[in-house]
Amino acid sequence: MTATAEPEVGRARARKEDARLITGRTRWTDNLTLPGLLHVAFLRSPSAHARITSIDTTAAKARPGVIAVFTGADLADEQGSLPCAWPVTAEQKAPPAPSLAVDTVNFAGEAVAVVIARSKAVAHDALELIDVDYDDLPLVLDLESAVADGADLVHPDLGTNKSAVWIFDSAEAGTGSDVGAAIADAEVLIERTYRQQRLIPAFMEPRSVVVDPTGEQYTMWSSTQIPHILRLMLALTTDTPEHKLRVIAPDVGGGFGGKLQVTPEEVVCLLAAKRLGKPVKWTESRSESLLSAHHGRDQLQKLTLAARRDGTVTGLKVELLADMGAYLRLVTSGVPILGAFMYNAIYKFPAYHFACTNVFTNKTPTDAYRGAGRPEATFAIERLMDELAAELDMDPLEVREKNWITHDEFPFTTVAGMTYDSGNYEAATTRAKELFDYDGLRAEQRERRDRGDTVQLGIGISTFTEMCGLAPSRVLGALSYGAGGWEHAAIRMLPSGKVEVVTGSSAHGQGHETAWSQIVADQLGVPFDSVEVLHGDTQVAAKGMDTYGSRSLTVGAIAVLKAGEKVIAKARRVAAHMMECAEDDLEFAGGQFTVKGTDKSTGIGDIALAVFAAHDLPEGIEPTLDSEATFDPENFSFPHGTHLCATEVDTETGMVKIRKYVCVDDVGKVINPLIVDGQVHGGLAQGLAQALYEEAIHDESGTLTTGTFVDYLVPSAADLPTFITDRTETPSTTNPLGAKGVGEAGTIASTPAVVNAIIDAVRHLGVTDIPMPCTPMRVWSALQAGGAR
Ligand code: MCN
Repeated sequence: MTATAEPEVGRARARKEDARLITGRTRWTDNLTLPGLLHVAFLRSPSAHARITSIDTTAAKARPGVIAVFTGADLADEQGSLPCAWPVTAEQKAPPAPSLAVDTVNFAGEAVAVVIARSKAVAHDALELIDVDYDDLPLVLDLESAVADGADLVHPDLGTNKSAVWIFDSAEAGTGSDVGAAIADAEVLIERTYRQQRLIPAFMEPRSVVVDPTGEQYTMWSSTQIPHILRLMLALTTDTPEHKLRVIAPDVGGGFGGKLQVTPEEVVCLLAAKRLGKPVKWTESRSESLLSAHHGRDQLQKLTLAARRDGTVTGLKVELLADMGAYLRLVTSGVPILGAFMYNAIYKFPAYHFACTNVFTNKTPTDAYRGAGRPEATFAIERLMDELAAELDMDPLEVREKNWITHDEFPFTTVAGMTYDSGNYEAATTRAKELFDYDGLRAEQRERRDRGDTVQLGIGISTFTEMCGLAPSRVLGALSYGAGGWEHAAIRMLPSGKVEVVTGSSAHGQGHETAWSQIVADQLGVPFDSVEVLHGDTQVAAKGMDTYGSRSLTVGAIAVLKAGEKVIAKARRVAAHMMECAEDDLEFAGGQFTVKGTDKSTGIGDIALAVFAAHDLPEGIEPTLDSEATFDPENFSFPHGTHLCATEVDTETGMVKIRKYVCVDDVGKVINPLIVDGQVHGGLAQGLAQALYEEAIHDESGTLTTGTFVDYLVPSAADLPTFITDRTETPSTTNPLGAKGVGEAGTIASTPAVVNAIIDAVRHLGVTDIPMPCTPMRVWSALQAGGAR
């Protein structure tokens, strides 16, 4: 066994999973074929709200090659109701959520029947032979109208479109003072309403499911983020014994929260395989995905910020309407609540009130999308800080500095009741200003304004923090979430000295195999290439809570570290026995146990072999060098950063160009800088897309009019600027690695930076807001409304 020369942690290693991913030498769910495999296609409702008066499947069933056709009525006894794991209040209202609609459809795209055929083409052809009669019902599409008195109802049985009202008040919670008083006493009030448009996760690999019913065991492959949660939820929903169900998430081509779901299609494929005793496969088309996979965001934010004329913020009131869509999916109702703790961001104002009304509409259900609740909150507060600065004629960075928590005040308990572990907003901002040439660009902005250029320069700021590492089980319990937030890991030292790491975090693009290998290589003193990371199969990694909420490193990798500690502790006992010394006399470094003060040593690989041979083990030692550990942190981690964006806005056309984008993130200790940069870049792309390009639009009949990539504008690399990234490193105090999550940082931070920059470019022309996405048409219209010519 040779020790690694330089530490692995901190090295910019190319990801070990990339070669197979980019050369196609892997197995995506849709690549799977099994003997006798049947193909599944779903018939989806064109109507957004209707009673199903009849479904005639006779012709479809008679089509050669069709094996079966099922409607909601056919599966009514088995399909159960799709789970909502987050009843945010005890009174939360949730309608039954069938996988196949039984008597009413509540959004356009809801599945009403399924065809199982010998080929995919036949299955799709047969869909056209199913005759469904719909009796249209009144539509509920607009959030504000949905909560008005006398509104039509999505689910008349509930008697309301309000699913839940969730309130946090700092005076009541004892975390701060009364926001009403802060508003009454304010010298300045900034009142704004912002719309978080509906987005679609639009992962690269569409969803796909294969189910193989062998005997009484069901194996499901699914392009999912959550094999463990899926297995449990499918077992409960379909009454399938949990131990007879195995879920495998092979390589997954992205999820971004969109595959944190128990989908109707997974349930129906399982039921179809059960009924027919044959393997089945379903893979969606892109337009099917845009229509029926859950959407994200879609909130209306009514905001009141109270401040003094010197720029000190004294309180914030947030009133949200959050669009649930037609049903509550897995964590739909909790998404806005995740934002509730982040509206105060990095600032220490004393009074805060948050009230959120979760509302049903006749649209595709919403649920987690990268950042889930926190991008919305960050957008609101960072936009408000710019508006306050403009109102007071102050520099927006100065207003932020006046209000932020300083580095010597950590740990800091916020007005929302969160205790921030660590941070240094001053350092990140100083570095970002340098890289950006803040003063130089401000000077250029003044010159352009003075000259009356047709292309104006704007500077946008976002000094964000986020709550990530979704974990502490006791906190999740206090928020009524249905599960815990721990993570599990196992380490197996093989007799040859190689190492298998089993992790419950099921990666779908994040590079866990590389990062976990780096951590374990350093800890056990083995070469990076000697570590294999196994995940994403409930029979291999039996326990886990999967990947979302930027939790994998700060929870999942810490479980790995804890398992490694147990391996070392056991190896130490064996080493002491082998070298006939006391355990305390041994030091462990670089994979070697050395008797202190001597050159007598044994490598951990030799110990693994000796344990395997089991010829001479200390009393009570089992012949394996394996261990397991579960980690449940005490707190979240709170990464932060300063993002600065310069935009050039053409005042004649409304065209926006990002001239420069600088971000200095602080994600504590970095395991792999290359992965972290990649995560930031991807996150920035999604945040910029919300600011400039993407929006899911429904017409007045509830039809999604952005149902293809021609209309739903996902930016390509060519649409994005070069990102200048850097980091400061303030270790987290909530885990032994000192690391904080990075998976959502770019998305959370960047949207307000871009929009602030656009407004900053044209504020002097009478523009104070532009709804997202800030398309040329919207920017131009705002300029016209502002009085520009
Ligand atoms: N990392 C690191 N040093 C740090 C922090 C993280 O080296 N200080 C590395 C980790 O080792 C891991 C990666 O960065 O390899 C992301 O870690 P983490 O922040 O813990 O986030 P998760 O692994 O839990 O990933 C979830 C997060 C979320 S919530 C979304 S949404 C998202 C994202 O990750 N979706 C993604 N990144 C994605 N990347 C891809 N390619 N595809 C998606 O669907």
